[in-house]
Amino acid sequence: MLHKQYEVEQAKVERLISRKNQKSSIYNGIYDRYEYPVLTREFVPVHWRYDLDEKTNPYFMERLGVNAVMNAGAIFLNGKYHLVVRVEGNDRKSFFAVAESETGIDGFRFWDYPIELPDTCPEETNVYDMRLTQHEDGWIYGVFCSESKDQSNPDLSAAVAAAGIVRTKDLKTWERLSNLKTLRSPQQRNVALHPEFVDGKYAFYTRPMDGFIETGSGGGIGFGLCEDICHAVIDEEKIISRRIYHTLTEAKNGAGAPPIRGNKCWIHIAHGVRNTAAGLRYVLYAFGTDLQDPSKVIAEPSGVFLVPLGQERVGDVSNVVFTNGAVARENGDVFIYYASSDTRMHIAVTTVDRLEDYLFATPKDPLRSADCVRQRCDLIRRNMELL
Ligand code: BGC
Ligand code: BMA
Repeated sequence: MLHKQYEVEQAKVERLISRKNQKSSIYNGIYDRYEYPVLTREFVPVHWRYDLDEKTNPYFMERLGVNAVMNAGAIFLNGKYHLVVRVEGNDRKSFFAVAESETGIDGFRFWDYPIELPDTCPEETNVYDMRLTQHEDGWIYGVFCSESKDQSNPDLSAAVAAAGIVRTKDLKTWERLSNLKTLRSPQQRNVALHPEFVDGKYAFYTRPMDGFIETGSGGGIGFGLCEDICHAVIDEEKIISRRIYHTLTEAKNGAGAPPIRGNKCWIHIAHGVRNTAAGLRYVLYAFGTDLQDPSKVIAEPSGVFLVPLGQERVGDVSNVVFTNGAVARENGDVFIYYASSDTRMHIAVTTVDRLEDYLFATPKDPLRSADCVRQRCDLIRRNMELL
């Protein structure tokens, strides 16, 4: 018998799904934030978390709770917005699930079942943060972090991160390919596949790192080519977006969603990390690369693009915003999906034109206080003439 509490709990989920989202009053001209998160753990269907049978679950207890929904890949497919969400169970393991919406800003509903990827790596303990690429070869690729225990290190938290690769045509049937091999970097996280061939090859954005947490000598976001996507091997990783002392990328940085083809450049929205007394702080920044040579940065605006604000600042891993999914529509609209504090998903909406104006007209970071204040005084002086 279906427990009577089911209807009560499922009605709460339905209320959230039918809640209309609206632009928030926060203004910066670069994008519009929205009032409500587009997905939280409260959107997860009740039958994914509870045993609904009154006999086996007389108290209607949550049996397999969900702790967080975050770091989603995004794609516009068959007239709908789809997120491939990182769902983290109460057991700390993550898996992927598709949530679909007509508007892209609200109404996200999970499909009946989460994704069961082909289980090809027995040592793999956790998977997370999938980047989706609609590639010109006709496949949709998903590149995600595949994490295993580092068996060579007795430290219980020592782990190895690699880039797993899957492909699909419909987000339903998934084929798993070999994990990415980078000949010069022992670990990889935050890898994304470029949507077009470059010199007839598949191009990846990588993030070379020495260890699991520390990037060490890894200089930033890399760019590498490979011939065979089924057994992807990259030799040289050219660093395109460098980590820089006393900037938001000092500790680490990493690609976000695969870049968006603009009119003047490839638009990248990435994350940067610095260390603070309160732990690592993750923010988003943006840069542009050459349409002909995507390994060449041609626009580098100064500073942060998006930071955690208000309630976004608080969660499982506080002071974090992270993005690995965006949708660019044919009319120029860009929907940027980002997670806050490893807990929930939000959206910021802008256009290709606005993003390119931001990329090319925002001044560069002069990297020293004395020059930064000079840069600001120049702006004030010019404005004074208008005031
Ligand atoms: C977590 C990730 C995190 C990574 C590095 C993993 O075990 O699941 O969320 O980014 O560690 O801290
Ligand atoms: C990682 C990322 C994310 C996460 C972030 C903050 O390095 O790969 O999974 O959002 O740390 O915890």
